[in-house]
Amino acid sequence: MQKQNQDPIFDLVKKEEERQTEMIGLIPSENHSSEAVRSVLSSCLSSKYAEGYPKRRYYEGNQVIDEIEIEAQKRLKELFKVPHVNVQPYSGSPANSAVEFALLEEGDTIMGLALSSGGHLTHGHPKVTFSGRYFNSIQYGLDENARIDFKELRRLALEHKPKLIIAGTTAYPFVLDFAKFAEIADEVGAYLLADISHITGLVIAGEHQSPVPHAHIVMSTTHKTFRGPRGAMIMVTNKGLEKDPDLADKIDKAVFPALQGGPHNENTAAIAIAAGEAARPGFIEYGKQIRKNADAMATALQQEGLKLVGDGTENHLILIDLTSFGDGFGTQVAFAMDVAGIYANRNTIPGEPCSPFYPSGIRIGTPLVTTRGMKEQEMTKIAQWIARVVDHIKGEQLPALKTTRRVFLKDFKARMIKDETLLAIRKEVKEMAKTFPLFAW
Ligand code: DSN
Repeated sequence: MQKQNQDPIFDLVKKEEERQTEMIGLIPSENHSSEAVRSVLSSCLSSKYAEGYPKRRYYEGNQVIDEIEIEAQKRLKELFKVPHVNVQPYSGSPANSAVEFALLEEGDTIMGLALSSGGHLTHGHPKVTFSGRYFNSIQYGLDENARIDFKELRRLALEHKPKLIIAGTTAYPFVLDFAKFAEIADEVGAYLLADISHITGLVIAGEHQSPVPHAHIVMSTTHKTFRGPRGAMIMVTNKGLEKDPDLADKIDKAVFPALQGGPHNENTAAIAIAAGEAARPGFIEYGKQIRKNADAMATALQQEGLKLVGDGTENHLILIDLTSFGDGFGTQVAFAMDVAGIYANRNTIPGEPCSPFYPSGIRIGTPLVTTRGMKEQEMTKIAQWIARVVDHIKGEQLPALKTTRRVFLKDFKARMIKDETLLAIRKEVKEMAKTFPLFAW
């Protein structure tokens, strides 16, 4: 048998662990999970096929797997107060595809928030995605305050009569008014799917309105603020069953056998463990600290002179608007921040003047750093580092001529990876980051 230490892959895993420990992660959709969650992911559960659902499997030997899946469902049903949960989706995109497949026929109309306004690819992004190609996708957007434009959403819903409206975001720093979404969905007779992937932890902690009384279906990934393994869950609410008594069955059949094969049992167990952790008082404290940290970070960034979309945040996420430094500046800032030891992602901002590939914003969030035990004072420090990076590279303007951008960026990156100012910041970042474990709760 190959010894672990003989395979260089293990060296790379170690290297990645060091990278995560020595850097500061601000990607709002990422999180570190507990030792308990991670331990079951490499357990014997991954050796077992369990196509089907508890007590209705297509393979023998699933007595224990059944118990695990039933327990995962039970914990989530209690946590969210819903009558039905499916924990088998492999991740968020397959879960949303399953909901769409369960409810719609090819050509039916769906509505979701446009990607450029902070929506997700699976919410009907045209041409390149399953949801945008197989359905008639109508995308809604934001108003002049960067908030969801409910007036326009209602107008579009009345005009196009969608069968499904999706309320969910990946780059939106404000709370979602699920009651307003429901009002419109009910008015036009549409199903309402709430995709709460980003904010699940905040919902559990009472820091965000719950979609459960309003939506028919609630979907979430399990690895973001929920702090579990990579995976997803689809919940059917009481309101959903009232509208359509077959809804739970339709969802289950769409996940398996329509779109997936055997569930990843190790993930099911890890979701159950994460649900157990989320039911403890410490998790509420965690969700509240995510919010406090986001507010502290937003305030500190603004004090440093950086502009934020919507002037701040109401959740875990902040969008820095860098247009005053030149269109597409998010590309340079994200790279330079990474050199300086802080990783985030470049992102479009509402009304993006450049392009999704060379966007003018940076998306940051506080779930990762909060999991490490960092608090408001560390957020201030991180905001100051970000501002120093931005100030240091200002003037590094992306050429207006598209064909010369690649050459510019190649040269920019080559200079930045040995830039003394950025490397000095990296040293400071490392000193602080090392004092915080990856998982402190
Ligand atoms: N990739 C996730 C995010 O970063 O928000 C959404 O799927």
